[in-house]
Amino acid sequence: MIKLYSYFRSSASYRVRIVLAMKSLPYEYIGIHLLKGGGEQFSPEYRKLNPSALTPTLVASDGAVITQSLAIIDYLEETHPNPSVLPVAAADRAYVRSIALQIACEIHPLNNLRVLSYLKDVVNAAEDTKSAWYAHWVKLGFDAIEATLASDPRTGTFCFGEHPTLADICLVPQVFNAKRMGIALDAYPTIARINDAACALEAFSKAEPSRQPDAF
Ligand SMILES: N[C@@H](CCC(=O)N[C@@H](CS)C(=O)NCC(=O)O)C(=O)O
Repeated sequence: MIKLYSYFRSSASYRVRIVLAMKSLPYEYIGIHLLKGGGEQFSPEYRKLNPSALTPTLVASDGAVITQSLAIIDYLEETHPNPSVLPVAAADRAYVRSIALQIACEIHPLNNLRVLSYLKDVVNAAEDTKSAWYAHWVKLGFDAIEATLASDPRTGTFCFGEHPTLADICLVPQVFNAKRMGIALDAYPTIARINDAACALEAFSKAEPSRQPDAF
């Protein structure tokens, strides 16, 4: 049985949970609390699996340990290709990946817990400076994604056409996170519409933070 080391609010873990649900793959959920006791991600046992001390980590049924959400999703896609999280044509696959990477590389790493903790503990940034930092990187990223989605003919019910793809799988957790941090989506009507459509799907709903075993 697949094991997923996850934190309910971790947006990178949320991506993987969506894919596991889309592909109907059963798995054991192991909660890694990112705050309790200074953070369970730093425990020696967890670091043996994931030396970066980040969630998620997936242990495949054959024991293979895989870190990094997008590498895990690639692995799940290659081992369980149906339903696919990518379109068929190479150019379309690249387009979907480019939206996913705008979130996973340009927004998420700058707003990760350890970056925000560094701002607070080392840079001595005040709470409102930290919030402004968070909002700044979300705004830059969402402005670009909204402009793309609002004008590209490939946009449909979802980021690409009528089926959810890797782009939606990255977008929904980032929107969840942004809303939790008090960012309004008024300037992002296309993102908000696609987010609502994706969240209405069973696989996205099952993966939602409040439905995880470690949610409080
Ligand atoms: N690029 C990594 C990011 C993983 C990541 O940053 N995970 C966050 C939660 S979303 C984490 O574990 N943060 C713990 C920390 O910052 O100490 C991935 O996609 O898996």
